[in-house]
Amino acid sequence: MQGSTIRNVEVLVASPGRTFVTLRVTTHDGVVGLGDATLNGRELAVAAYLRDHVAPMLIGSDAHRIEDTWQLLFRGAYWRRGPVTMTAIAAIDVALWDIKAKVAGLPLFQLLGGASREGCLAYAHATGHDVPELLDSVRASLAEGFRAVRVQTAVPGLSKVYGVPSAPSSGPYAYEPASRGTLPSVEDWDSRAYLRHVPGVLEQVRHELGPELILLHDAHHRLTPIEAARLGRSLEPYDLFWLEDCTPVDNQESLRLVREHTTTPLAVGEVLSSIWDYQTIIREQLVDFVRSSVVHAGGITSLRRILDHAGMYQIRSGMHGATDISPVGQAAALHLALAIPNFGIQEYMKHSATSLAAFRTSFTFTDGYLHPGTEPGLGVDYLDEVADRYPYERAYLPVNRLKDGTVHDW
Ligand code: KDG
Ligand code: MG
Repeated sequence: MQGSTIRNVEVLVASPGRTFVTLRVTTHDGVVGLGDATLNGRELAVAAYLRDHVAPMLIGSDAHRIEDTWQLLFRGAYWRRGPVTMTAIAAIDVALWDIKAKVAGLPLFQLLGGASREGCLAYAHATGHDVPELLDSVRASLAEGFRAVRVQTAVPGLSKVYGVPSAPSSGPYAYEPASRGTLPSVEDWDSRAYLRHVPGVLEQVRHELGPELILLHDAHHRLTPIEAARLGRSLEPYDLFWLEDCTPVDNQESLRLVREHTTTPLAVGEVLSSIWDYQTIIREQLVDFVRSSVVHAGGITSLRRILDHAGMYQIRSGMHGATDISPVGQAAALHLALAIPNFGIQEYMKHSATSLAAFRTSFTFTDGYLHPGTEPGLGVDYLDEVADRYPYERAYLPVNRLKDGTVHDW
């Protein structure tokens, strides 16, 4: 299969609307595969990893040997795991799957076992400084066809909270946490103020919008396990689809304590990058949803393995789909989501028009459901002529400090 050997590996860094790192692999036959290598706020580390260390190893190798390449990059690096390494491996993995599916003339989901459903239930982001603004934001998502909505709210006394734009939002997608500039922005945090405020907001949203609506909430890693347990318990009457990242997930065992106290379903994992990071969580069934994206957890090859393992314990997928997952990463998620048996829900934070001008996508959103489309491969093209007009601009995720100046989890 001389024609399928890898001729070129390019790392494309551009900021059309926001920064994306895109990997492009080209075979001798001219087949092009794309992978998303975007690690929000640390983009250039992955770009250098790919360009300086990975690309030279791949020139001349067989693009069809996806598993072997994955093992080579994971085991062969000696230094394993971690978001930079796993994002780099993911980009290669997805690009090779894109190539394989294009050579087969099939949409990628067909190579993953074919469709297990007609479409993938998606959830939108709704946000508000107060309850009326939040309700308007939820209603705007419903008007677009969403059946599931994540609700985030400002907290009295805090100047800026994750998931809520600093200025009144101009729509459900106005919020983007990474800010351009030479330094990260600093936000403030107070867990007691948050815990006092959030249950009342959820109560009003549920009361106003009725029992059918699928509601989610992201606590974004800020609470201690016992605070998280208290929040989960206090939200039980409002029937959340999930409470996300209720406590930092570095200590997998801390979720035991949360689980003992609440029946609110839990989701974790957008910051996790390997199956080992899930070992205790999955085996002890400490969560209900796996949040890893294809992009940050080593690609389709390894996320599928994590999700198969999760499926043994009735844990389902809820892949991360914020705007720092590029259209390439979103498409990869949708092909996997359509095929796996234990799909749960898919996050869908829409990209800006500028971003979508640089990536031609073919996935669709209809009546609340996403579908990856039926074009061969991932169904995404990268338009250099557009992306090249937006050179890289540094952007950071914010940091959090408590009132006394202590750095807190963001
Ligand atoms: O890069 C970080 C964001 O993707 C993250 O903060 C978004 O928590 C997030 C979510 O649930 O989408
Ligand atoms: Mg999150």
